[in-house]
Amino acid sequence: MENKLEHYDASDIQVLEGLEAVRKRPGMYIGTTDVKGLHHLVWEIVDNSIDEALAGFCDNIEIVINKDNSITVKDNGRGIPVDIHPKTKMSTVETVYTVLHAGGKFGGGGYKVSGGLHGVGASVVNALSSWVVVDVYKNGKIYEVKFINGGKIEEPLHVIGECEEARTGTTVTFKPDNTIFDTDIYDYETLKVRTRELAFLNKGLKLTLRDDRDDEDTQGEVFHYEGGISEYVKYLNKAKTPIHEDIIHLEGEEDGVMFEVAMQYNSGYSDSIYSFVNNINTHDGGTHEEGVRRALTRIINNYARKNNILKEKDDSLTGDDVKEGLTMIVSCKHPNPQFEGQTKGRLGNSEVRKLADNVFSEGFERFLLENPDAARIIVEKAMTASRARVAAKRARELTRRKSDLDVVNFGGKLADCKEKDPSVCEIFIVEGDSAGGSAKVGRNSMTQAILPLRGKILNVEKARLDRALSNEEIRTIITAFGTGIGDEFDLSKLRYNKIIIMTDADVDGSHIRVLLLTLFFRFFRPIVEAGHVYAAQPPLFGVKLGKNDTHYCLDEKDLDDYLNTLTETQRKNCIIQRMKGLGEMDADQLNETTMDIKTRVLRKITVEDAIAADAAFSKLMGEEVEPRRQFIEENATYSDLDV
Ligand code: 1YM
Repeated sequence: MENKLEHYDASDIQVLEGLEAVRKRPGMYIGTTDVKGLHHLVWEIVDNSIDEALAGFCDNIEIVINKDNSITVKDNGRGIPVDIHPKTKMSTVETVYTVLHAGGKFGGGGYKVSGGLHGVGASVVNALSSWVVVDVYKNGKIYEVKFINGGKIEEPLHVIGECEEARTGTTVTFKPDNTIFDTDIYDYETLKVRTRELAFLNKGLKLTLRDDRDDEDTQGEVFHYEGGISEYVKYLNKAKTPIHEDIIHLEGEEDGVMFEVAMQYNSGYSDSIYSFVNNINTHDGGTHEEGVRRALTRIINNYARKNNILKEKDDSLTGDDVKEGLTMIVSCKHPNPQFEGQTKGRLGNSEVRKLADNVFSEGFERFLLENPDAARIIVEKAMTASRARVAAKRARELTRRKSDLDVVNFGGKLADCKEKDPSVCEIFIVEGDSAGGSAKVGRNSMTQAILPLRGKILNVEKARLDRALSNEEIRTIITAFGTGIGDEFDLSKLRYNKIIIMTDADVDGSHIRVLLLTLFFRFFRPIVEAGHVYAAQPPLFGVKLGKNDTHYCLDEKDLDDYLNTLTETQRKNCIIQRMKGLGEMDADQLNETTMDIKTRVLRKITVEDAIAADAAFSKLMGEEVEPRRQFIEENATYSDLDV
């Protein structure tokens, strides 16, 4: 054993074995070792600071990306305890950083449940780092402990200096182990989105994010919202047009469970409802969301009936009617949450349904009484949505009739594939008739279906379902997919495993791609979430080496890299051609570059963060001009929009 570990006894060997287990199977603890896992480490440490804030002892957190891509997290909480822990005979801070499960044992109380790691975060980060330094400010002293190579103590805890008695806090710096992670480069934007979200979800807490990798002397960005989730709603509605002035913000508490909701309606047709438990996004909702939705529907119906806006003979408004154009954040802080479902994205605690219902119905009813103008606008909006829903139902029947597929086929639009097993089938949605024609010839007709689009499809960001259904191109897409739409949507009926958007690599092509993605995101989101949607990547360059030998390159960098692999004589003799649009490729070329599964390059469209994608679509496709101009400026080209 190494010298530095001499002060350890037998039980400490188990400690190291615990961290070794994390290094052997990092996926079990942080999901992945790709760029996502790399960023996950930051949140494991920040979570400890947030817990300290939730316990009422910390109001300031700083996150810094250092020059070497190590991360520093600093808080002004009580400081991790430094006294000797009887069981491990190490200090508590060393225990927290080396013993798996230490957090759960020592943490006690509070709202700790961070993302499923149950407080083992610090030791997991240590296990996956090449070095970690922890400084604790406490008792007028500065304590420090250093770890190396996945959690081995390099310098045991010792005092390195003095500080003012009143100054307390914890500062942790760690460098992810680059033998474990695919990449060691942190992305500022990724950290920023979550830092901002944490600031919205924890009102009053000040979070600062700074990037020290460039030489500029920056102060960093400060995220600090006294209005909490109200300001989150305001932020999400920035590119939309609110239809009433005030953001409705309600909160309540019972038996240590805190419940909070903020909402505002806008003139759009989609809803943006996001819920959180202990700052974790509950993607699949759960009891907190259900309580609010149930109360929202009931209270609006009651109000509409009482005020005779909804007549006796009228059907009641549905949950879908009352959520049109609604932006809402639901946040619950729970000492003992039960996460359910396959991805643990659903809150299961049944007592929360009642709390949410009570808090929301009481507060929302009062809001409607005190704000009759806003109340009328909200109810009218739901009434219009209800009428559109009935119209859409009629229009949808058109897309559902069995014979419809035949009609589509007959019209020569969809060239379907012969195979009926969806798991091997693909559909190419192709820009333009001429590329569509080549694709039909070049495809593998067993498994590849072709749907050519004529012109641009409707921007559904500005249209309701009923109008979308009156659009022929959209109807054809719905029929081809087989899933139905709206409340009839059924993912299991999807007729293709891959939906491949095939558009030109120019501005028009990008625009059509964004229109299609908007359609998929707003009306077929589960298809995107399940990873069925892809963008074909037609090459920008062809390098002709001989008569029948052409090498294709995706972009300039790809071309440079390829040319560098050639010898000088070759390089001299090859002909570089800039590829024109899809429509100008013949069937063989199209097949080789974008369709043949052996040679094509596809880009999978993922929704990493539905909230960010939602905001991006609103900005890009919505009514407001200024946010769109800003978004395009910030994102340079449409094709960079990788949602
Ligand atoms: C930059 C990372 O870890 N802050 C932090 C952690 C703890 C405390 C304060 C803390 C908690 C408690 C009592 C308690 C932790 N303590 C533990 C353990 N920032 C960061 N700030 N005193 C201080 O929960 O009772 C685990 S985390 F286990 F030692 F209590």
